[in-house]
Amino acid sequence: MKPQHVILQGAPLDCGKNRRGCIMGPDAYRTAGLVEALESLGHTVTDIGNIGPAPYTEVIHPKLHRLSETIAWTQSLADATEAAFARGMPITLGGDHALAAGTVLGAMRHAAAVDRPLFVLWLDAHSDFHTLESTDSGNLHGTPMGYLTGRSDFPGWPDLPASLPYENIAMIGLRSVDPAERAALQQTAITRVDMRQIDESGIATPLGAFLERIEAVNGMLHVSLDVDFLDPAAAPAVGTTVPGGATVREGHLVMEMINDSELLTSMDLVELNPFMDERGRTTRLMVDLAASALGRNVFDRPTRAF
Ligand code: NNH
Ligand code: MN
Ligand code: MN
Ligand code: MN
Repeated sequence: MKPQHVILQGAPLDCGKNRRGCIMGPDAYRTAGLVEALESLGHTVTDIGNIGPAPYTEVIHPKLHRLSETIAWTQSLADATEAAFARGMPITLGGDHALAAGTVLGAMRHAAAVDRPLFVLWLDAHSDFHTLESTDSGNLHGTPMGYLTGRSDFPGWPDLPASLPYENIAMIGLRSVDPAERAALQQTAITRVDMRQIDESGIATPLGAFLERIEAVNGMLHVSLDVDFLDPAAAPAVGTTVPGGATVREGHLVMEMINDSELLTSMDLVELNPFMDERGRTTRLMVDLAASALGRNVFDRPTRAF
C-alpha cells in the first residue's frame, strides 16, 4: 500500500465482558513495537495515546454489563475516529470488541461526509450480532454488529447516520454463533464465511470477491480484527478462545490481500488480553498481521526480536 499517515489511538476499553485484561492491550502493542513496525514500512505514525470514555454515571442494568460505560466509550471513540480520518488512517488498539461500535460509527460518519460507501470486514470467531434483547450473556462485546446495522433499538446509544447495509459486511472465521444470532443472520445479506468454508475452498476466494465488490464502488474498508479469529494455538491471549480458528498463514494471507487491494481506510485490533499471553507471542502476531495489512511481506524479518 502507498505510504500512509497512521493515527494510532489506544482504546483500553474492558467493559464489554467480564474477564479483565484488555485494558492492557494498547500498551502491549506499543511494547511489541507496532509504531516502529509501521514506520519501517515507510508510513508516518502519530500515536495520540489512549482515549477514555465520555463522562458517564453507571446505571446498573439487570442484564447488560456496564451499559453506561460502553455507551460512553461509543460516543468518545466515534468522535475520535471521525476526527482521525481528517489526518490519516485510524488504527484503534483495543480493548475488547465493544469498541467497534464507536470506531465503525466514526468511519460511517466520515464515509457519509465524503460520500463513499463503507464496507466492514469482521474477522472473528463470533458474529457479535446480538441485540440488547437477544444477548444471553449480557456482554456487550457481543453486540456491536447488531447496533451498527440498526437491526434493533439501542436506546441511549449515539444515533447512526444511517444503518450499515448488510450487503457491505463480510464476517470471516465464524465458528461460535449463538442460536439467536444465527437465526437473525440468515435473514440478512451479510457475507458469512465459516471455518468449514475456509477449510473446503480456502479463505482467498470469498475475501477476493468481497474486495472486488468494494473496489467496484470506490468503497472505504474498515477491518475489525478480533484475536479469536485466529486459532488459540497461535493466539492464546484472548478471553474467548474457540478451537479450530484461522492459521497464522490464513491470517497473513487475509492481510496481504488487504494490502494488495489498497482499499484499507481504518482498522481495529481487538480482544487482546495480554494477561493471558505467553511471552508476548499473541501480541507480536497481531503486530505482524497489522504490518502485513500495511505492506510487510511475511518473509521480511520482523522489526523486533523477542
Ligand atoms: N456470542 C457470545 C456472547 O454474546 C460471545 C461473544 N464473544 C466474543 N465475540 N468474543 O467476539 O456473549
Ligand atoms: Mn468479536
Ligand atoms: Mn470473537
Ligand atoms: Mn451469547
